[in-house]
Amino acid sequence: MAMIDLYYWTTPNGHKITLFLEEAGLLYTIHPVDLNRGDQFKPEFLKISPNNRIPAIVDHAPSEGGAPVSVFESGAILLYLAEKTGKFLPRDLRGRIEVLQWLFWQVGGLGPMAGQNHHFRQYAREQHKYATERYENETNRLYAVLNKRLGDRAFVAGDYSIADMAIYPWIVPYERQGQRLADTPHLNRWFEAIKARPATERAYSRAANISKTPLVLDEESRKILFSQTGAYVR
Ligand SMILES: N[C@@H](CCC(=O)N[C@@H](CS)C(=O)NCC(=O)O)C(=O)O
Repeated sequence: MAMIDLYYWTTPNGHKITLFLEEAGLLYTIHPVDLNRGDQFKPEFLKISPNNRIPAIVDHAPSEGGAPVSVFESGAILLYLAEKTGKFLPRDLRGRIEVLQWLFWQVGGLGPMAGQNHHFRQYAREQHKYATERYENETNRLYAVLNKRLGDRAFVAGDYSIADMAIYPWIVPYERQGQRLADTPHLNRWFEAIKARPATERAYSRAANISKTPLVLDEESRKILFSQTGAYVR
């Protein structure tokens, strides 16, 4: 049995975890959670991911021993795996907090803003000029912050880390976010360097074997994905 069960779909938050697992060389099994068909609401998935979102993991060999440990939220999973393996997160106080700041910058900033950007540019049926501009501008600002940060260093914080792994999958769809990497040369250089890593290639080829199109957007999937209210939480 693989050490880690990964509950996953082929979206940016899912890629973060395959990037880590491929880099660290941990044995893992992917359990696809087809978001288009409502697998995120299956009771067995909700037991480990109560927010009905991917990714989530179950670790069958926790470092302290004992019962398997489940973790949801991509940032928490990356932190858990980094602490488990001692990889991609420095141990010293200063190095560690540098990485954590940028990890939280991604989960609290770039992820939600680029996510809304995707929603209003690609998925909303009607045009919403105000919302589209708002999220495109905010994505643009965040890209500029990242570009500046990368102006004098190879990676976001020290060596390649869980912060880079959290950010990279949200830059991959830059065109669909209305962004141009030609405008941010340091970000562009970082992006190409991560793209060329063998572990990145392996992670994305695993995704391609599961689904070429993360969201299919037919009537059924639109209803599942875009009409969720508190009534879905049982
Ligand atoms: N803050 C969460 C966000 C997770 C998230 O939004 N996952 C999306 C896919 S990228 C999802 O599962 N969506 C399912 C749905 O909307 O029903 C994390 O970082 O893990």
